[in-house]
Amino acid sequence: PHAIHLKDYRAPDFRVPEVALDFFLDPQATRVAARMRMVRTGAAGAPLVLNGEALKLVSVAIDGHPLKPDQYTLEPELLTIPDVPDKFILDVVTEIAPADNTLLSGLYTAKGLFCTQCEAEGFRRITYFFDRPDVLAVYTTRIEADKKLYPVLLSNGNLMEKGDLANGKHFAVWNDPFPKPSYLFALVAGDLGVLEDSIVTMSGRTVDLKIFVEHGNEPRATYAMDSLKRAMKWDEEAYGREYDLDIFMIVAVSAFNFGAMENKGLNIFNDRVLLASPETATDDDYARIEGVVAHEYFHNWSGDRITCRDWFQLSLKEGFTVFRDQGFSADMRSKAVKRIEDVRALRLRQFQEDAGPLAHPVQPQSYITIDNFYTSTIYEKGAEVIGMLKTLVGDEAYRKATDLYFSRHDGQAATVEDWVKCFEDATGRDLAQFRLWYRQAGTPTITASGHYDAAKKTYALTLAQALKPTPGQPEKLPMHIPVRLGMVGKSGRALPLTLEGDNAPGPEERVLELTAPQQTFVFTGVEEEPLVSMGRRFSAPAEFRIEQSAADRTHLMAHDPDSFNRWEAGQTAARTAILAMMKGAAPDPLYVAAIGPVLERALDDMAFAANMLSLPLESEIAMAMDVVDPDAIHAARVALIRAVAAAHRGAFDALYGKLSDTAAFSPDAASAGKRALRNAALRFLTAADDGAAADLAARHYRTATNMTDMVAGLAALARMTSPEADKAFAHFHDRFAKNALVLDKWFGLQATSPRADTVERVKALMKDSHYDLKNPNRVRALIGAFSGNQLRFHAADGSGYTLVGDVIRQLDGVNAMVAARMAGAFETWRRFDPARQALMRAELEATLKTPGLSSNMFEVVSKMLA
Ligand code: HT7
Ligand code: ZN
Repeated sequence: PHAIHLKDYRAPDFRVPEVALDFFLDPQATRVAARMRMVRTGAAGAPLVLNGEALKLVSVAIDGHPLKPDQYTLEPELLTIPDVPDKFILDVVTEIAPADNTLLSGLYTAKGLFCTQCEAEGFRRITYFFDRPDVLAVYTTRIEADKKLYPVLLSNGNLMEKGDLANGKHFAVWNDPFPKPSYLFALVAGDLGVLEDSIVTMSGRTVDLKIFVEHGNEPRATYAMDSLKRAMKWDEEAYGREYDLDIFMIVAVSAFNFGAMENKGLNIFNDRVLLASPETATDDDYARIEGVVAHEYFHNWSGDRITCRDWFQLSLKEGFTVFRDQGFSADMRSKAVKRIEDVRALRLRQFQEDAGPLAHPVQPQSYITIDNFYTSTIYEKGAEVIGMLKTLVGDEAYRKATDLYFSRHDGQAATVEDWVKCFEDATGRDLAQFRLWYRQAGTPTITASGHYDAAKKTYALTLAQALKPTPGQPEKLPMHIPVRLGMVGKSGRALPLTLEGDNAPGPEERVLELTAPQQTFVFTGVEEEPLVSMGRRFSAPAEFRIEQSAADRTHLMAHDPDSFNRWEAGQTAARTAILAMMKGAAPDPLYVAAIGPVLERALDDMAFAANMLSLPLESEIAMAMDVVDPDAIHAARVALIRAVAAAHRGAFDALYGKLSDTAAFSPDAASAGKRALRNAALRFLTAADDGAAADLAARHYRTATNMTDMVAGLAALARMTSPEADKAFAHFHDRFAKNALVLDKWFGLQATSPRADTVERVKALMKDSHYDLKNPNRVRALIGAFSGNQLRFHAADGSGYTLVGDVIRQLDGVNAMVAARMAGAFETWRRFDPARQALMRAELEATLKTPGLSSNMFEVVSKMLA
């Protein structure tokens, strides 16, 4: 496999203004007749070179004249026609076998449904084409299929024509008037039910909304429909973006490599992020559905109307769209809680990526397989970079810049540079140094130290930034970092931030711009020694470090006016306590006591309180250690939970009782917050993992009236070896045996159990009739969940490593993209003790030696071993 480099980008030699596709659907042998109008834009005489993969070429013709085999060359992934005119019509007929397409890229079948996934390079598995995002064409798609088996025939754009044909067949013709790259092409055919609605846009146009699902699942799509309507309205208000076609469709499919796909006018969704009912979906599922529906819809402007010039610009659409969906969810729910969740996810996945062998910049410079670059860095860090831009320029200027971007680049395949330039042009700011956020990999560390001069009433705050080398980037330059800051007095009041030279008292919060390796900011009129609250709302994807005592932290936990930093102070205090306990300390009494006020105020903001009560995860604690010790982390964390539980038993009991009402289920944020808080209390009330805990957890499970509470009860039982646990798991399995998405929770809860027999149970579950290596959701639910189980995946005997290693090697031959993502489980291997390192290295080496290894797997494993 060879690497592709950004520096080698060349504009295409041809434009393709129009493409007409004719599909004759058959699971084993689908015929695709493609007619493309080609116009030379590059060098005279340049050959026509088209991408193609796993295709049977039936015929090729230019301007109606069939080509003989000596007039073109066919390589496994290229069709080259050396001699072509400057303008011509190319006809290509190919044959494909969708039923055998286990990669789920291109056209494939799933549960009797035909569907496509063309991002990033799936279109080349349908026909020969310039399968690159900077070739934009208007598509007309005709689909012909058996009417009984496939009554619904869908593609992008507007329905132009449909009708019946001989032999029980029928057809439909769709036209998408918006030029688009091939990765946004979509086709669906099957026997589906539909949920219909409509919306009137800001200019008064009516848009039909349709969500297609398996028959019977229509009621489970109502929350997605509601989310879609809210997202459409929000995008009009927040970004001035109106939907452009007369119809917007979503289809839910059961086999999908990712969450969902933003194909123009025809989004395709993994049913996991679309279907919900109180009996089958948790509050987290509802929130995820809302977020993903919005994300895909928002792509209509940030991705479809303005797409990427090449895949090195991927974050242009993904980072921006994540930032947009985060803003939407924050507005729909609690801003503080959403920020906490997003930062938690960023630290867990992106910081981990940045600190390991797969670290890469938001704009990578090279890749072997683009599928491997749909990473947390591209998505979540990309979103953080946009958040920093907004922080630096302010809300109004941000909107001016995005308006400029949408108008200047509408209909284009743009670059990250185009995006930054819009910010410069709209705001007059010089963002030369800021651009480093796109080019440099790694998580900067910002270390603060302060000096209070009581006599002069000044506080000098020195901020220093550092960025460690990452693969291929030994030297780093200082970045432009917004540091949002507040100061809290010992009395608990917020202090004004007046910088030396200001001629009026300053605000209680401000954003400092750190641009040099080290800078000192002097605040005046500081009446008392302050505690610094740094990086409020996580103003940069950085590690903020400041020397503070446990008493300082618990003080901030109680008094910081910024709720994000109150949570942050609690996390830091808990993490510090756990790390100390691993060295033999007792549970920090200050931290344990600080939970008291959290419980007293818990009912004021229940979702926030639930987060305050959630201790750092084992993998979050691991990130603070030079050599990770999974057993010690687990033991110390459990001991701290037990200490908190013992100290506040009465308050947890009271809270649990107070929240146990029987109101009808509603998925809204306030109701979800209440459930989250009650389930947080349950975690502490069952902390002993003894018989009484099992009884309470089992009662919680049995009396649950919704999936959130059922899962909370089961999660508690999953920690215990008890007949109650066995009974509940068997009951759950039988009750939901016909619902694959719910059974995924059953797989996942067992795979994430700290029980000593977890490896054996996962092996047994792999033999369950519902487990299916060909379905990514099933594999992720069991094996993906298991590899996130730090305690058992890293079992000292290596049994967890062997289990996952065996699966990824087998899966590589079925679905290389999903397999390569799963191999990420070994990404942190160098951070463990020598014995575990050797065991993990052995798995990686065995993988690299596997005959017929995919280039996806080769890329991630060879980088991990480098
Ligand atoms: N833009 C979509 C990415 C995606 C994808 C990428 C590679 C292989 C399969 C895939 N399915 C969807 C999803 C999104 O970010 O909205
Ligand atoms: Zn996206």
